[in-house]
Amino acid sequence: MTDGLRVEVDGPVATLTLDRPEALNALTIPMKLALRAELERIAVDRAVRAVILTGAGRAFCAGQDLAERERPDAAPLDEEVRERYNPIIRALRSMGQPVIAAVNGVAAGAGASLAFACDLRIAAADARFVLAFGRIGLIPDSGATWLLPRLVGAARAAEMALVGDPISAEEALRIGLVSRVVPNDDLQAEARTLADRVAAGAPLAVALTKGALERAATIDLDEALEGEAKLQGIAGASADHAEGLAAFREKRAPQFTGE
Ligand code: T3D
Repeated sequence: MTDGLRVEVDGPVATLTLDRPEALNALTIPMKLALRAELERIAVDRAVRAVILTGAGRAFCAGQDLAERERPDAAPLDEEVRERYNPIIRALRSMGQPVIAAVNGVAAGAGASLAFACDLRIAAADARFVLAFGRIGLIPDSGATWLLPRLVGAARAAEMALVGDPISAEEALRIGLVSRVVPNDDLQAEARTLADRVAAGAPLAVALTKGALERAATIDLDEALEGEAKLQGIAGASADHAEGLAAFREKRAPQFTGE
């Protein structure tokens, strides 16, 4: 446990828990630095094949710690966003391992953005998403204006960003913001089961798939088709592809190594 971030690695799964429950895991500078450092460390750790991001207590994350913002030495907002939030979002999007947001309560402001930047989102029944930025005279940041329309479409993203009503877990499921809603008490176990299933995949193919999905948002069909061909050439030359074929032939589970 360091600086409001708990890190647990169990087998191929790393769980990062935002851990300031008394302030609904609102993000302080030490937490942001720790989260970025852990994500960058995990990105080059071949033993970790899936990551869970969650919150301690009754919230996922209430966004920026507003008390910290009122300190006289607080950095200008553009600097704070550029230097401390954006690197976290880039790390989440660029690391090869899929990241699962286990949204265990309210996800507000940059806390919601963190969830949007994950590859998969599952929600506890009492989770809610709040783009709280507007209430304090700010704009959605940490990737929210780019990520949210791609997740739920322009119309719903505009309503969430401009009206700001909380989105319940059920509504989030209906609009495709999360892929599952589970009973509160089952969330962590469900996240772990999902992470184990992701971790059982061939790591290289999983990382290439994540990258292809990321790039698909900004390229045309021809570029996507050519990109898939190139990536399939890489995946097809891997030892894991040979292992997958052998496992199919021998009617056994594959043992992927990432080679
Ligand atoms: O650096 C920058 O500013 C740039 C980046 C900006 C990105 C952002 O994230 S801006 C948006 C910041 N977040 C917010 O504006 C959300 C503020 N919080 C809320 O609106 C509500 O707390 C919630 C809707 C999230 C939850 O409401 P509720 O009723 O369930 O809980 P609560 O009673 O409001 O909060 C419980 C405690 O957590 C309370 O402390 P207390 O009174 O028991 O000592 C509250 O002050 C604290 N808390 C909640 N959110 C924050 C916070 N403390 C500091 N910062 C917070 N963001």
